[in-house]
Amino acid sequence: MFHKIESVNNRGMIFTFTIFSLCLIAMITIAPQSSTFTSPWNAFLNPQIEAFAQPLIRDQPSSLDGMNYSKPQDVYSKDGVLKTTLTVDYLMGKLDNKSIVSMAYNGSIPGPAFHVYPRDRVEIDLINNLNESTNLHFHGLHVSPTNNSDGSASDNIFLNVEPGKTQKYVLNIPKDHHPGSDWYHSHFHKLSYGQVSAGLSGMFIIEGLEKLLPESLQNITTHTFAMRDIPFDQAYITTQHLPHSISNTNTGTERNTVNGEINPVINITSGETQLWRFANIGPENELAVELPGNTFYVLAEDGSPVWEVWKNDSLFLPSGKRFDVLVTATGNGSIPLNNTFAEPYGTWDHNIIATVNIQGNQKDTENSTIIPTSLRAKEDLNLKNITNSRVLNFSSNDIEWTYKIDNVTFDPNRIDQTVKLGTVEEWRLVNLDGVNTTNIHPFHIHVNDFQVISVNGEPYEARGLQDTVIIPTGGEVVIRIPFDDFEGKTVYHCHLMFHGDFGMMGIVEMVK
Ligand SMILES: [Cu+2]
Repeated sequence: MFHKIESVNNRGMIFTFTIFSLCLIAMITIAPQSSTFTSPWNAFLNPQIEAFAQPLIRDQPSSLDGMNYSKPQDVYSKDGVLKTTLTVDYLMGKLDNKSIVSMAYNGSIPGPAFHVYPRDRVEIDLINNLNESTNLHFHGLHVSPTNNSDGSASDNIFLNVEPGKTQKYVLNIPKDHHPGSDWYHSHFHKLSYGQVSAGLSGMFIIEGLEKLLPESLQNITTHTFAMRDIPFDQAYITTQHLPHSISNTNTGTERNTVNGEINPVINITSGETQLWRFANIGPENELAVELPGNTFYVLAEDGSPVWEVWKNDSLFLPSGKRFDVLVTATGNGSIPLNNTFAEPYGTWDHNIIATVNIQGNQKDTENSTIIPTSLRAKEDLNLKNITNSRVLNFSSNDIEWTYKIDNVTFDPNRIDQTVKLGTVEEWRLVNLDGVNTTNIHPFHIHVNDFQVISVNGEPYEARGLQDTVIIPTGGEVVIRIPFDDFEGKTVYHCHLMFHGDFGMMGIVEMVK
């Protein structure tokens, strides 16, 4: 999110407004030729400018009267199969009583939450009713990245599902797939930021995490926090009129939502332990989640159960990140679940994610003694033989909007890394930014989870595997990736989807 269209100081505002004006001119010029989808757009040109001139009053929870999206449905597999349809369409919605045209899966933002079990077969017909191409990625799933032998697609992000077309996806969830919180979203190169920003993301939960808990916790209450911002300035939720979409971050034209609601109320009894699934399913914003007076016990990171349960009062979630945690309610009354992440440019992001209503008085802390210490056997990749080491350099140019890995932008026809199945590789991820720009880059690789070995040269005590890690500004992260079973091409990229769309992505091919 640091590619910056800034808006928190005067210089930033001038820069922002200049860029915005240029974009607006470009859009108006390009629009009539490039799209049949112009009338809603034109209707909203004026409100955009208005929204820009009058930033929102922040830190005030509001139900945003007039927000009228459907609630996301929970869809469960049955008898080993989840068969469903995902229809992508424009949706005329209302946020803060401003009308916008967003994009939605089955009419809700986020889309339906899928719940499946290891060994399940997932069949999804993706129907594209947009006027632009789209596709699907299943973030965190360890499944094939290619097409299946019957012609259906697995987690193949190279697919182009054209307007008006239907694409069948079939995922065969491995029988030993880890339980935890994953998600799905559009991954069509150059349009993914705009499409996810406009609404195209949803939860994908592999069930079974509770079964790894002590008996007394196996039936505990669970809450999913599918967190994402929703922009309500039309300028930021269209991909129709530009070669790329533009970023809405820090423009004051977005609000955090949880399961499609602004500041929902979560009920818990004092002393009660619940399982909370935090997932950042937005396109770029970072979140630091805190519940004052309470501690989170991390059971799974990025949908992967940990070999050592760890606790923290704050959880940092860049785009794509998930934490499944236990929380034992301490205190009484309404406590804000805060996002305390402060931008280097200001603090507008300090806001309330949800309100936790703790009822009754804490009886005792009996539950805290039953927090498990481990959910899986430790498989330390430090102890494995490394067959290959690579260095990947990440660099940004925020003026030209180019974001590169090893000094090149993404090319769908170029294989950047070829790896052999059955090996463990060590990748050193270097963030060259730090002089002219202060970008961090959340690195994400599809299909295979990795272990963090060191951060900025300091050994890192990993408690499990993950699929998303921050490469700090001017710093580096060393990871080890096991390439076990799935052949084929997939991608790794910066999960600030804006950076990915503008080139910070590469192809890894896994071969026998
Ligand atoms: Cu980045």
